[in-house]
Amino acid sequence: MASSLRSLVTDDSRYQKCFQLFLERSSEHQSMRDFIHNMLPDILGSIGNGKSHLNMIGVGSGAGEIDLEMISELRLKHPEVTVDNEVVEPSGTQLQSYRALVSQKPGLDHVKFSWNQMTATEFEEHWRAKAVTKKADFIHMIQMLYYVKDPGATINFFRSLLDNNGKLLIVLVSGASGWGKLWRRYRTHLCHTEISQCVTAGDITALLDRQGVSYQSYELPSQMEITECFAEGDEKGELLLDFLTEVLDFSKTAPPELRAGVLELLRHPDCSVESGGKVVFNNNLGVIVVD
Ligand code: CQA
Repeated sequence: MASSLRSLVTDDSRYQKCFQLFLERSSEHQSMRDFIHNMLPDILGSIGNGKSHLNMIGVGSGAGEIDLEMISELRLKHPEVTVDNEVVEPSGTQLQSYRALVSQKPGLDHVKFSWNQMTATEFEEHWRAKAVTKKADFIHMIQMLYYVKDPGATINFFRSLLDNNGKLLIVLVSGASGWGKLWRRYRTHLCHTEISQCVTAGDITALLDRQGVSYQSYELPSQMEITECFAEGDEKGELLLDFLTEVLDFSKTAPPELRAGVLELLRHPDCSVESGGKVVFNNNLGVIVVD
């Protein structure tokens, strides 16, 4: 059963407001930065096999902040290489921010950026139509597999682009996170399966296990402060609730029992820790590295 509520994804300007507030209230980007600086260097060290040129693909790169940090670590591991970076991102606004960031940041002369304003599925169609034979050394898809029709098929396509030593990095919310708990209970009420999937890192590792594909996985601690969700009528609380449920104007449009049930689950110990008057939602991330 698909949700009869309207998906937040259908209103990009509201989505961006929710997303900016989410970034302020959560440690999502910091958790990714910690991973990039502590764990990623070893992963990047194992790619390339001594080549002087590396191909990279960022799928759903957003405004590029995280991509550029990965490129810096790549440079530290492989100081002499040049990099071809294909950026795949459907939002023109995000791509513009990414381009602006690149033009402001020194030390990127060794990187050639190719801008693909399109979805992952469109990129796949283009790649197949052009019969490109270029192979990739490093591909990342961070918090984006929710937005493809068939996450398994998308992973298989991008795996097929990997060179021998290549690595595919996937980041999704962890199955043990508050998101995983929320979706287990309310998937049918909240999920707009024609737009987005309630998929966790645990779902993907189960799928890779069934296919016999080998991978390494990591759990990254991350939190999101959601206290304002429980102050009735609080504007920021409503933005956070919309983001959590991915429903546009959740408080105003959800049936009262659903709203009450979701609010109760959000502050339940399965999803959150309450202390000092603050409610902190478990936003743990799952990272999967496929080789
Ligand atoms: C649209 C859809 C999704 C977006 C977006 C625009 C998005 C970020 C920015 N703009 Cl139309 N998605 C996103 C970003 C971070 C993130 C998640 C999604 O962590 C995953 N959510 C779980 C579904 C929240 C943790």
